[in-house]
Amino acid sequence: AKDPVRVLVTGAAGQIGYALVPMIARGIMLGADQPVILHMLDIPPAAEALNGVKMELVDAAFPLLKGVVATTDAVEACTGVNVAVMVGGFPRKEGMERKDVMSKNVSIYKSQASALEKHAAANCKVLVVANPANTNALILKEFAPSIPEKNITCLTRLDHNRALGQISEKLGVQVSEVKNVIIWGNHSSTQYPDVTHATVGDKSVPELIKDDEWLKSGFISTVQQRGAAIIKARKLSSALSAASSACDHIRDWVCGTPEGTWVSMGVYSDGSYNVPAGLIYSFPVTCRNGEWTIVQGLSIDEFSRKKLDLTAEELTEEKALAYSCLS
Ligand code: NAX
Repeated sequence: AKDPVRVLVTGAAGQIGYALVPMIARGIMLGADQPVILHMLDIPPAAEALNGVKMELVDAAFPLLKGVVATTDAVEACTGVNVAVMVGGFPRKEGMERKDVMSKNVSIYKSQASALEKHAAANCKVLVVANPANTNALILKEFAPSIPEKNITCLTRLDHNRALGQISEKLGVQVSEVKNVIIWGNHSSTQYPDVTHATVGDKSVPELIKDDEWLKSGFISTVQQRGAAIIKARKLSSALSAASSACDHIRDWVCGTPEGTWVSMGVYSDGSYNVPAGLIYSFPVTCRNGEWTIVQGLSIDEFSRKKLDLTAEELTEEKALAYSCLS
């Protein structure tokens, strides 16, 4: 039998946490033959709720779940973890300035970076979900310099999956038949959902859809605004889809992407596609042997170029704002 993998979920008493931990305990993230030990971190006001989640995990009697650590101590939470899914953060509340929210998250990600750097297992893979996801991941990277930068990513897979879902509904085909959409840039409303290279079977999505107007406006804004649409409908933000996409992200990273298929991940930019180096930016990637590689050589037309640059500009500004919170 395989040794258990230790998976940290921060913000585990929250909505996404509640949807995510049972998925991990069922083997959806790391495979049906991979035992896991869950480490769950939250803050003291949520300690009782966190303990309730732990009780439910015990009650569910998951065969793959070999242990649960539920704590409000970041060091205990980070010790020995192989995978860290960072869902905890400070939400933007009505009337709050952007800078104030950024400042709270910068301080959270700075201190959790140190806890991970000192106490996580070597080669720990990190996925930041909490918003502002790209910039939180960048702060985590800056303050955990001994963790390889390749190991620090943020979630744009939910946006990627939303794009697959929209194309599948538009064409009336199964979502599993749609491949190779791309989310470029920030996990925010400036993200660019790109179907230029997407396919269904051996056909190109733009050719099948034959509706350039929809692809260039309605489709893009639907994907960009989907989070807001879910809040309007549910009075709560996306949780099950976010949790499921976080599992997809880690599974593909660890187990590899299928031949001929890429996925979107927020990763440390090396300057590919003339995106400024040093940002955490969502790119199309393939994964093999536990490592992602940015897909190279895709053609970028003028329309796409503007969109790639716009979301990069936003990330550059966020980075500056985050740094201004440090001083
Ligand atoms: P909730 O408010 O339900 O849960 C957040 C949890 O984090 C709470 O239990 C809170 O006590 C905890 N927390 C706060 N500070 C913490 C700290 N310093 N250490 C550990 N835990 C801490 O939010 P939820 O709906 O679960 O969303 C979580 C985050 O995901 C938010 O930042 C949200 O904006 C972000 N999202 C990101 C998505 C993505 O695709 N990247 C999509 C879904 C989601 O909106």
